[in-house]
Amino acid sequence: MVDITTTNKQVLDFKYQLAEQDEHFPTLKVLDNEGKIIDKEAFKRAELSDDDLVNIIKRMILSRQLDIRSTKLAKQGRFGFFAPTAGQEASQMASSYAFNDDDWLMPGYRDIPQIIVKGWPIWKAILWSRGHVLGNVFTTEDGNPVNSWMPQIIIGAQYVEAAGIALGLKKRQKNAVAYAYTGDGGTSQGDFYEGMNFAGAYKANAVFFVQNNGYAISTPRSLQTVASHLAAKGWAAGLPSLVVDGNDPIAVYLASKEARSWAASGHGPVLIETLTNRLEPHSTAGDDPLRYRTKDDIDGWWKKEPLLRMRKLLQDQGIWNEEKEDEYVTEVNALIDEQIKIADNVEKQKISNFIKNTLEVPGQAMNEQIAKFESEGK
Ligand SMILES: Cc1ncc(C[n+]2csc(CCOP(=O)(O)OP(=O)(O)O)c2C)c(N)n1
Ligand SMILES: [Mg+2]
Repeated sequence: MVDITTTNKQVLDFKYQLAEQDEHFPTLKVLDNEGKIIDKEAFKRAELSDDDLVNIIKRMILSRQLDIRSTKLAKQGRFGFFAPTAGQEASQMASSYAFNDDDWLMPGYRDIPQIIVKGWPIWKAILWSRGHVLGNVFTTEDGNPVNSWMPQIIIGAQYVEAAGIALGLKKRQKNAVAYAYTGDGGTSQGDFYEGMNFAGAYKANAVFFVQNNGYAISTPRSLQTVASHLAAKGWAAGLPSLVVDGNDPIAVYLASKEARSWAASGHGPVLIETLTNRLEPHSTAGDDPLRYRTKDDIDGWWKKEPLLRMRKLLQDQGIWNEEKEDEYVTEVNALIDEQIKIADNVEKQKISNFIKNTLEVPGQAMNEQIAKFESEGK
């Protein structure tokens, strides 16, 4: 009788398999939680000039201020739907900094800041939040196209759309990619796997992000899946897949830049899981996080939020200080004030227009409703 080989033993050793899965995805980290560079080589590899670093922190501050103002405006009933972004500034702003105007952004509902830094005016984002049809026009103030799809509400659907666009870019031999964002909850959707798998099979130009912010509304990451890393789902589709400290802007940027370059040069898609945290309610629609998580947990994550370490890094480099930050915060808030006024002055959407915009060819019942509302001037 012949003994089974070591390999066979491992194949049948389920405990060993689980331990292997746990260990396979070390977290990419360039800064420590205090903003000190812990990997000088990786920092160099990111090739970020002083101007780049300042641009990234400015985008992060813009996002934080938008978050603060949007939350307040929503409470006053002046903003529509808003999904808070505080805590995710590195995952959103440092990642998107690695992409170009020609790249196609496929955002989820929490990814409004990425569209804004691509040139979408804030007043249009406000209209989008209010369900106004002009909020679905993705152009700059000058009318130039902004390569972004509308923020997707259907969890995970943007991965399928990204796969299609990514294949189109590949067929047209464009040096461009589609980059899509979903959340930890999104990875449990069929669309997530289907999009990634299709893009992988055709080696399409896509970069897929999973912002693992710890929660899908009230469902914690631990109940989302027993997989030890969400990035492992990318491996199942044969994609280079990595886990990044999602509160470390430099690590997120480095991973995104290298993923973009890989995907744009025809090698196929990459999946990036950013480990971050949602510091605020799921949305402004009345969610109370204290019903499903503790204050200690939230406070602990506020201490690890990305702006703290980015600010520290830039101060240590002598390129940022409190005065510069105050000045920029004032500038951003003046811009937001102006943009709110523009949004408020846009003609309110009529009910009849809303119905007209629902289908290209309205059905009989819809035509009757349109005629009824129009006759009432609505
Ligand atoms: C297909 C689908 N199912 C359910 C919902 C309801 N829903 C809205 S947000 C959300 C949680 C998503 O969590 P996650 O993907 O982690 O993203 P996050 O909100 O944390 O950014 C759910 C289930 C939806 N919008 N679409
Ligand atoms: Mg989530």
